[in-house]
Amino acid sequence: MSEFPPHFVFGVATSAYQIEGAVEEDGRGPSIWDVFSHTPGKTARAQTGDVACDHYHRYVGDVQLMKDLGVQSYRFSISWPRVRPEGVGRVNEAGLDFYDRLIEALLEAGIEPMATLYHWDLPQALQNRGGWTNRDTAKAFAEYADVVFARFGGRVSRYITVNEPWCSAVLGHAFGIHAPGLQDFGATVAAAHHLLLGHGMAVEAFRGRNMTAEIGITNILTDVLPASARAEDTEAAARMDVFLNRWFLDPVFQASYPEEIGALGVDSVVQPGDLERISTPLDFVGVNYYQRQYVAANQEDPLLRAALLPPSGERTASGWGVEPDGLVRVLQRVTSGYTKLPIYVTESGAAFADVLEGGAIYDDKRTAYLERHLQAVLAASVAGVDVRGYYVWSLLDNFEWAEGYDKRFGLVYVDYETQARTLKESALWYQRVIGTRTLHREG
Ligand code: IFM
Repeated sequence: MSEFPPHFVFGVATSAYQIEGAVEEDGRGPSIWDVFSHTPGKTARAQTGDVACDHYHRYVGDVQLMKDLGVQSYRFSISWPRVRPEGVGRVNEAGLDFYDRLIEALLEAGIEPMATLYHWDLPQALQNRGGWTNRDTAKAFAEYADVVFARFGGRVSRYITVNEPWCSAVLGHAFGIHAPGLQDFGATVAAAHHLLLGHGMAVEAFRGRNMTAEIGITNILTDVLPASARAEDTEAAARMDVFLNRWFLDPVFQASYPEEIGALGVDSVVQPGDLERISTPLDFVGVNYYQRQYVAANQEDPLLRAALLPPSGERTASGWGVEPDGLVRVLQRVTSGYTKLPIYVTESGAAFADVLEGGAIYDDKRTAYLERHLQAVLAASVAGVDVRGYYVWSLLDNFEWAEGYDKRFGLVYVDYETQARTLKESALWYQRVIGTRTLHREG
C-alpha cells in the first residue's frame, strides 16, 4: 500500500532562530543563541542567525511557496524573546503581531498552523539568572506560553510546548556545543527537569483556557540497537536508551524517571507534585526522527560505559546513517510502550551537499530519503500506529545551529547572498506526493 489516509497531514517545519533573522527588530530581546553564536569559536565560520533566511521580512513569499507546494500544515516556532524580551514581565505586542500576521497568512492560504513554543531560543535575561537550571524558568515559560495561548487561541491548530528537550539539556549543558554552552552534568539534569516541568506547567495553563486547539510535546527519538547479541552490548544499549530516549519519555507518559536518571541526582531537583504536572495528559505526541545508533559496551566511558559505533551504510552530510526502519520502530515503541495518542512526525529530513546547476537542484538523495521515511510511516500505520502527519525538516535551508549554514536541510534552496529561493527537485516531488496522496518515484 502506498496511499495515505484522507486525514493524514503533509507538512513542513522550521524554527524561529534558524530562519527569521531580524534579531534586533520590533523590540525583540537577545536570546542565548544570539550570545552563543556571537561567541568566538562556537559556530562554524562564526556564523549567526542575525539574518538567516530573512523570513521575518519574507514570510509572505514563504507562505506562498508552501501554498504552491500544496503543504497542508506549517510547523514554525514562536520566539520567546520577541514576545517577552526579558523573559518575564512586559509583553512586546510588536513581536506577537509578527506571528499574528504569519498565522493569518497561513489560514488564508488554507495551511494549518502548528506552533512550537520553545525551540531553544531562551531569553538571555533568564540565562543570566541560571536559565533552565533555575526552577523559576519553568514558571516563566508557562507564563509566556499563556500569553501566546491568549493571543492566538484556536487559530493555531496544534501547539508543541518544547522541541527536543534532550538537545536543549544535553547539547547545551553537558556537551557545551549548543547554547548556553555549559559542560556540567549537574546543570544538565536540573535543566532537563525544568524543561519538562515548564512543559507540564504550560499544558496546565493551556487546559485552563478550554481552547479548541490541541497540545503536545516533541521529542527527538533514536532507535538504539546493540552492536551484537553479547550481554554486555545489550546492557550498554539499554543504558544508552535511557540516556537518549527514556529520560524524556518516562516522566511525560509514566510520571516517573528511569532509575538510572535517579542515580544521576535528579531527585535533588524534583519537588512533590512535579511528576504529576509533567505527565498532565496531552492530545498528541510529536516525534522527530533522524537516526539509529548501534551501541557497544565500553568500560572507558565513565557515564554510560557505552560507545556509539559510526554508521556503516549510507550517510547524510551530517554524518548520520540513513535508517528508515528505525522510524518504524520508534513509532511502534511509543504506541506499544507509552501511549495510544495520535503521533505526528514533527521532523524528518536530511542535509545533503546540494548544488545549484542551471537554476535547478537535483537532490535525488533527499528525495529517496524522504520517500523511504514516508514508506516507514505507512509501514508503522499498517502495524497499528496512529500516525497522523509528517513534517519535512525543513521548508528552507537554514541556520543549522553550531554547524552554521553549510548543512542544507531545505526542500527550498536559499541563496544567502541574495535570499533568492529555488525549489529543489525534492520539493517538486513532495508536491506530487501531496497532490496525489500517494508515493510514487519517477525517473
Ligand atoms: O535543525 C535541527 C532542528 O532545529 C531540531 N531538530 C534537528 C534539526 C536537524 O539537526
